[in-house]
Amino acid sequence: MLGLTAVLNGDLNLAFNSASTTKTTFGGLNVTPNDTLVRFGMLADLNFDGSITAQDYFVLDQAFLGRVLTRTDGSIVTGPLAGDITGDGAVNSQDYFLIDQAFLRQGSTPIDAIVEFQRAAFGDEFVAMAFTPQAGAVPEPATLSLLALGATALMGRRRRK
Ligand SMILES: [Ca+2]
Repeated sequence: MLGLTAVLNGDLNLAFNSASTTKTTFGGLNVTPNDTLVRFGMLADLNFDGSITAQDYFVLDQAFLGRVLTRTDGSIVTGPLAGDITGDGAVNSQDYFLIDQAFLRQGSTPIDAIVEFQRAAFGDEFVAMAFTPQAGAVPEPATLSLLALGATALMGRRRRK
């Protein structure tokens, strides 16, 4: 679920109906709305805040429902902020699969090699930001598995009656 995400910085405010999602700094550098931000990290983290939240789902949902983002110069936003996380030109179940997988896996221990790659490429601050789960925001994957097992057991019991 890791990969490259590239967005036009100014598109962030547009996509999130926000006045503060567009970055002023990125990776320790000052950036303007006209800069393209490229990050290797968790796919589907569309606002680059290090976690998959309702805000990221909001952008995908809006795109799926047909929202078209038009910049002030009349051009149309394409790519991740238009809900096309997979880059195949459409907003569909594959994009939802990616964001769901990212949502379910965040908070688990990242693969060391990937962390070290990112540390070498982008520095300690980036790694800390990218892999710090928000406390209490997400159910643990282990808990979800137990819930799923419980549901399966209940279904099995009902069928036997
Ligand atoms: Ca996010």
